[in-house]
Amino acid sequence: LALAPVISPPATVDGFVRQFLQNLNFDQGVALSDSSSTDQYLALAGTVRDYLMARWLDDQSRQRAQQSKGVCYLSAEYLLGRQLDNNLLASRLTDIATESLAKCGIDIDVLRQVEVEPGLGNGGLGRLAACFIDSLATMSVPSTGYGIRYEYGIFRQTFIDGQQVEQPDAWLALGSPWEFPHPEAAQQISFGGHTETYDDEDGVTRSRWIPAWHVQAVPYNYMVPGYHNGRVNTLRLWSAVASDAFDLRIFNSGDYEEAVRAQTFAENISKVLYPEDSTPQGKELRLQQQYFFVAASIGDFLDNVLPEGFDLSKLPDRVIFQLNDTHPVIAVPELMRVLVDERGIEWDAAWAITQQCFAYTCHTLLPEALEVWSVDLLGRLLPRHLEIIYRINDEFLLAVRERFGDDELRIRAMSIIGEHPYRSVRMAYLATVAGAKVNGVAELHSQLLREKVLPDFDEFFPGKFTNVTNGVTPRRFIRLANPDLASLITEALGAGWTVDLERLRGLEAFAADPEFRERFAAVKAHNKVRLASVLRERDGIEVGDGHMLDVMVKRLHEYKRQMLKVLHIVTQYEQVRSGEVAASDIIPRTFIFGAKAAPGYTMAKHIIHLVNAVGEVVNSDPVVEGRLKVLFPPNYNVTLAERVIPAADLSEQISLAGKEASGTGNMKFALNGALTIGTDDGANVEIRKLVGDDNFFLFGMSEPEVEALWAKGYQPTEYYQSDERLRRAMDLIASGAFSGGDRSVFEPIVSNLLYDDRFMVLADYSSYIEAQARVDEAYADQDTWSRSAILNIARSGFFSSDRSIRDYIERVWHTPPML
Ligand code: 26Y
Repeated sequence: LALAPVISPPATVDGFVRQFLQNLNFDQGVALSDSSSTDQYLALAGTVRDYLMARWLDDQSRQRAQQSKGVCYLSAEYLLGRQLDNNLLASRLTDIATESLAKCGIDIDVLRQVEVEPGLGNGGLGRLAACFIDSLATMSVPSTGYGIRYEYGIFRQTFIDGQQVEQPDAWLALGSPWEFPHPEAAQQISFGGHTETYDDEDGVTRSRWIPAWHVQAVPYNYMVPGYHNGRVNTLRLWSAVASDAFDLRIFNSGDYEEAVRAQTFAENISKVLYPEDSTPQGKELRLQQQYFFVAASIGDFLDNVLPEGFDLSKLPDRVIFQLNDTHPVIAVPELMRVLVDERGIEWDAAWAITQQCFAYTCHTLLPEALEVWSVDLLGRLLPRHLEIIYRINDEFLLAVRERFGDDELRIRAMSIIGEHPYRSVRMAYLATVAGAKVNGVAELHSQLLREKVLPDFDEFFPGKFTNVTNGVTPRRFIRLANPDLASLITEALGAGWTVDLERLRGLEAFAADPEFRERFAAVKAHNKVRLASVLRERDGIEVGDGHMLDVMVKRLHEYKRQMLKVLHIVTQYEQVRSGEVAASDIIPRTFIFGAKAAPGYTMAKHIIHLVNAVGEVVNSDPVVEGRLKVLFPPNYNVTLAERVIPAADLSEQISLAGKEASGTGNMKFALNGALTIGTDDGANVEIRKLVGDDNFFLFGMSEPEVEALWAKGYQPTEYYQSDERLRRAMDLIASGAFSGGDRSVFEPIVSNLLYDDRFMVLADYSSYIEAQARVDEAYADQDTWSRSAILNIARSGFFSSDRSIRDYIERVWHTPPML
């Protein structure tokens, strides 16, 4: 009986209908005639799950049996997007499900809209993790994603009077059909307390941790189906629950309020995703989250994946823990603690194991984005881990001295412990010292990481640094998001491209075919219609008819330079208003923004306000009617991205050179046939090299030019004074033209640009405006534009996340495929 196979429902319309009705009746507890759309959606999700179950269970036992090396991807964020369509696509059930529901009198499109996307991430880093687990499953790599099941994901953004207001994201409210809780597999996670020394049986003095409080980490499993390969991997997200013992003791003492308080305290750990990206705040709860999920993940791997009695000196043959930025880096001292304190392994042997079991991906270059934890806080929350970090650092610095001599400046620069402005642990340094490999996320970024951020480490650890350029999954971002383009490609090239994206090269030949170009243009036009109807329904806003769609969607950050885009819009508007340019000479454009600002990031919030204010004035001014529109749909998320990107003509990738580590939106746009206007930054560099200069609008300073201008002394006012168009645009904003005459509203933006301008918006302005003129000129010839767009698609196959994963396997993980 133990060997009884799990029976999948038959993959036929009859089989599907039966399974669906069974779920509706027996799991949801409603009759079809009484069921709500939510009931139907939940039953549909349950049905899809049922079809995936046999493969999932099979893969779990296979991975256990194979006992080969696997990847544990440790990430504090997974920005998954909706699950239903992806899981239908992966399991070839889309048509069957559509037909089956129709038989039940249900429009599947209505049910699609019911799903609330799990927004368990902030932006690029979280979405990258989601693309990677899709590719890992599709490429049959034995792997598990580990993270946190936040009860509230990234906030829902609304605008009130043009200003961002955050609403809680209660994504679990209507039920969560894709997850499987396993309370019986909970891990106990400890915090606080102190350490003490003791003599073990051999008379060796050792240290041990006497923690003060504990929390239960309950795993929730999610299926991660590979595309058409029958694989189903696991994403395991941890949820915090008050530990019973702790709770009961207080409860029995009669102090009910205290018991509830303790419970709330514990459960706060997985309550909410921090909506900050790029600038970390030293919040204790964030460190609790980080330790909580990595300690649970390591415990889970050692207890449940490894066989009993496993020889831990062989651990590197069984696992590589990939650290998605510094957020999970506390895993390093945790593994050391488990090996040394709990499993009795000698320090040196444990360190040798640990150094082979981790690899670290860095996602930034901004110095202020590199995480540090104050020694004070770390010592209070994780005293044993702090001791371990100190010992790692002592031994590391000893080795540095041996190699470089007593160069105190260098020693101080390389120390994992920083002293200013307060004593703190530099998590990126810890990750670099511990990691077998360290990678950046695009060529330029990896080069700058080695040369500018960690040069001493590169010298000390030859061969440790490498590059893996990011990628995106073609399943979600072409097949699901752009079904018409997908059909056109399949018709031209056959079906294999979805898992072998370099095949898109075959489209180069079609770019020369006028009929194909026309069909491509028709697909683009249709995608614009689809987007228009989404924006109308969702937000009551109208895309300009026949307009070029010029799109900038990404988190709001000064380095990404949404302000440059605003200045371009204001310049065009001002030129018409002042009579310098006739409205009829303007190529009609709709500018679309999508961006969330971190709630505490004041300047970013001012910029959101300004975009909305400019939109309000421009959209209601008859002078530019039918020519310029500015739209800012609130709450940009994965679901909206899937509609916006396929409709875009122009992709805005305009960060200051040297600041955007990679970008991944840039890849999604190119793969959907938008042309990029961009700086030589992040993966833009690689996109431009591949698609060719004729099919990319390059502007702005290069990274060395940026450096040179800083060195010489950057004076933004000089640009303001010498460029009349810029001056007029800035003056219009400063005059209160977009704030009902109130000059104070946008004054912080204006004076920041004039007197500080850390990201050199004014320095790149004229180059940007000229590049936009080239865009207008090119767009006037629609047929040539389509040709360029098709060449963008044809030459962007490199940006599949399947290729990224292949690079990780070859350069970092060295894992075999699953049998
Ligand atoms: C520590 C905490 C405040 C924090 C939280 C989230 C710090 C950083 C982040 C997220 C960073 C992020 O999303 N980085 C982006 O990663 C993408 C994937 O590699 C890159 O494409 C993108 O350039 C980079 O900004």
